[in-house]
This record gives sequence, structure tokens and C-alpha cells, in this order.
Amino acid sequence: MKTRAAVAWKAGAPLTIETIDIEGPKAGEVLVEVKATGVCHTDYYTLSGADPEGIFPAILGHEGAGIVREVGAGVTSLKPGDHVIPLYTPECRQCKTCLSQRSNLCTAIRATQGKGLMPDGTSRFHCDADPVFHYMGCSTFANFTVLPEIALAKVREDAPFDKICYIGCGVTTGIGAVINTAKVWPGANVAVFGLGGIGLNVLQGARMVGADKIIGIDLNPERVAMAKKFGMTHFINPDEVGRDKVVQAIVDLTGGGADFSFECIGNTQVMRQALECCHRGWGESIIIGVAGAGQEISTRPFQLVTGRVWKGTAFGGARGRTDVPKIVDWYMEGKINIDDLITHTMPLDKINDAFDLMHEGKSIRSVVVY
Ligand code: NAD
Ligand code: AHE
Ligand code: ZN
Repeated sequence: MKTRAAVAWKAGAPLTIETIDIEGPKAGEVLVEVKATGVCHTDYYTLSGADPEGIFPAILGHEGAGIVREVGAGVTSLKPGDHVIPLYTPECRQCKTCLSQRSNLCTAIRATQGKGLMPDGTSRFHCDADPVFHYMGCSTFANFTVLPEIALAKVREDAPFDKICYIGCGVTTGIGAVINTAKVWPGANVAVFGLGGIGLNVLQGARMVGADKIIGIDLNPERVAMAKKFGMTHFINPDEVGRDKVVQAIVDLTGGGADFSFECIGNTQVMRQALECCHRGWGESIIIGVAGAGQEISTRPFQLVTGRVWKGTAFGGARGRTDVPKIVDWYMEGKINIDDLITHTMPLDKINDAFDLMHEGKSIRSVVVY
């Protein structure tokens, strides 16, 4: 069959809307009609050419929601009509990592996923007989896409696609980083670097678990009003206090350092600040931001010797098939706010506007509605 899709032909070039061929689902696979997709900073990161795994041509997008239209042989947990959220971190429940219960980084299909291919080593997308690569196993910038069964979370049918698509990455990453990865405790002091689509969800996660001071750090002063709404108690603009004084400002505000910090930008200099603003003896810094090819982090080992901890998180440590349906419930029960973070919606043919709005600092999340 055919599908409309926004194709990334090469690094740095705008996406173009094409009608391309999509094969039906093979064994263990599912055809999904994507109803809505968010545009995450990571989509831009890969499009920019900074992603060592970036391959072109590809159909980007990994923050979607939609409806199952067809299932391949052997699929037992999903049927046509089910509402689903694609998972770039699948949950096979059988690999060593899934069985360990120590990490969400399921290994069942990671190797082929990183090469832009389905688990059998081929692509379901073609344009003029040439393969077009999948992205993060999701490719939600296509109206129809194919995913392995283990990479789909089944969700309730009364939840609006144009809001819950954001649970496919940003919401779960931010809130999950607080709850699953850091395990922030009530009364903790928290510092959040970068108040975009991820950082604002870290704020609301920190407020949910009862953090005390929740300090937001961003270069964009226009983020303050939204950040306060999502739980920020104090704001630091590095351009106002001086970029080399941010760490001291946080240490002063918290009486010794943050119990937890989160880097939600992808800037390795800021990652260092996020570690060094943590409390001596126990402060933990969680890296969420994704840095470009070849970039490295550094600090004095003394920072770790004296008890600070550096960690990272992917998809907020969430086990997608288990946790994502629960987060959809939280949204439907009014426990978390998604609506205010979706600042822009657009049809697929305006998808490049979403990247422009991101760069201009005007959007939190743009959502493409098919
Ligand atoms: P975004 O563009 O919406 O937000 C980034 C924010 O950082 C903006 O508010 C911007 O003003 C601010 N900023 C930029 N440079 C800054 C600096 N030097 N100091 C302070 N603030 C600065 O991006 P997003 O969608 O929130 O994504 C944030 C990062 O998280 C990206 O690197 C993205 O790739 C990554 N990410 C990681 C995961 C994961 O699972 N680990 C999941 C989703 C996104
Ligand atoms: N491909 C990059 C790494 C990109 C990356 O870290 N991705 C995050 C999700 S970002 C979502 O917006 C992730 O989950 N990583 C774990 C994984 O297995 O990919 C690179 O550096 O090669
Ligand atoms: Zn993302």
C-alpha cells in the first residue's frame, strides 16, 4: 500500500512530503495508522547530522499514537482497532535485560533498530523501489508505519491521540527520569537544566513526588511562566548570573547543593555544571540530553570521589508496555498536565514549521495531526 510521509533525504535538509510504498506487517509485526506525532529535539538532532546512528533517507519521528490496522502472523497481544503508542524502547519481557528488572533497555531488536531496519534486516518503506530507513523503530512521520509487536503499548481508547502521543517520548522521559531513574524523594532539592519539552516534564515529576526547591535553569526567559506552572520554585538565567556562576548560585540556594539535577539540553558543558551543582556526599546528576557525535563529558574525578553520582536515562527508565498505559491513565485522571505543553499543532505538510518553532524557542511541543 501507499502512505504519505515526511522523508529526511539528507542531513540538514528540510523534510519533504512524499507518497511512498509501505509493505504490510511480517510475522511478529503490526501495521499502525499514526493519528498524531510530537516533534522532539532528538528528531532535529538526527536530522542535523549530529547523530552517529543517523542514516538517510529515513522517516523520522518517534513520539506517536495511533490505531492498529493489521497484524502479522503470530501476533497475539494486539488486534486491528487497538489504540497504541509506539515504543523506541521496546519491552520483550524475555531478554536478559527485561528479565533482570534492573533496566528498561530491552536488547531484543536494538541492533537492527539502530541500523534503521526491522528485526529481519529489511525496511518496510520504499520510494521508487529504493529502501527508505526506519527511525528509532517508530517512523511516526509517516501516516502508516510498521513496528514489532514488542514495540507497541496498548492504551485506552478514550484518550486523545493529539495529546497522548507526547507520552511516547517527552512526558515519559521527564517524569520517568524523576520517578524511575533518580527516585527523587519528598523534600529533595532539584535542579533542572533546560526547560523545554523534557525539562518541563521533569519539573512536573519533581512536584508530583513532593520535592522542596525545584530550580529551573534556562537561557530563554520566556520559559519562566510555563515552568512556574509546572512546579519550578526558583529560576536561574545563566546569562544574568554569569555562566560560570550557575553552580555557585545553586549551591547557595540549596544550602550545599542539589540532591538531584537533570540535564535536559544535550550540552556537555552544562552536563558538567549539572554534576558539580550536586550536594557533596550524595547528590545525583541525571543526563537526559543527547550530545552530538564525538562529544565527551569531563569533570575532576574528585567530584565523584566526594560522593556525587553521574547517571543517565533513556525513556525515563520506563518499561514501555507496562508503564506507558499507566501514564495515559494519569493523564486521563488529571494527575499530569500535557495539554499546556502542546503549544502548536499542524498538518503533516507543515512539519518543517515544527523545527523552526523549536529553534526560535517559541514552542514547547509541536504535534502533527494526520
Ligand atoms: P527543547 O529544545 O524543547 O528544550 C531545550 C531547552 O534547553 C530550551 O528551553 C533551551 O532554551 C534550553 N537551553 C539550550 N541551551 C541551553 C544552555 N546552554 N543553558 C540553559 N538552557 C539551555 O528540547 P527537548 O525536546 O526538551 O529535549 C532536550 C534534550 O533531551 C535533547 O538533547 C533531546 O535529544 C534529549 N532527549 C533525551 C531523551 C532520553 O531518553 N534520554 C528523550 C527525549 C529527549
Ligand atoms: N543514536 C544516538 C543516541 C540517541 C539516544 O541517546 N537516544 C535516546 C532516546 S532520545 C529520545 O528522544 C535513547 O533512548 N537511547 C538509548 C538507545 O538505546 O538508543 C547515538 O549517540 O548513537
Ligand atoms: Zn524524543
